[in-house]
Amino acid sequence: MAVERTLSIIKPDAVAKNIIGEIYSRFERAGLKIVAARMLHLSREQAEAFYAVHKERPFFKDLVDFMISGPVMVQALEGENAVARHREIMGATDPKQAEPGTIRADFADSIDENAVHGSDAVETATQEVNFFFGPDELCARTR
Ligand code: IDP
Repeated sequence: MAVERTLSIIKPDAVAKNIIGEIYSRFERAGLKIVAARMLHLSREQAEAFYAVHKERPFFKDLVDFMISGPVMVQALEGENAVARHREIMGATDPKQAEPGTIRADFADSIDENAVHGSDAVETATQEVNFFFGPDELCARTR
């Protein structure tokens, strides 16, 4: 299996619930290593650019409004099969459909406020990691 990197965002609802550490523990238990991390409050322009693929969808404005409603925690995660592994522990987009024990089943209130983002494919993961982090911000996890 290939070592991959993926982008994670802990969304404003989960930051407000003060469960960053709880979510980080789940990454670590799943064998995912944090190789870069930053807390920031997205601008409208940043949120619109990040979710540009959804700009024609009816939920786009609500999604952007939600993503800029408070600070987010953004991290690049590294590990074997990281993109799919991360999606697995996040659970389905709609928390009502998410498997018990996943982050969204345990912490998300609705499809609109669903606690976390994770890249959906290796190609988009690279683009999304590069959206937030420069090469000198990504740390090799070796000693
Ligand atoms: P993902 O976050 O599970 O990858 P996407 O389809 O990429 O899901 O959608 C991005 C985000 O847009 C979702 O996490 C969710 O917050 C929101 N979203 C997606 N579909 C809907 C919908 O049908 N209604 C409201 N919000 C939605």
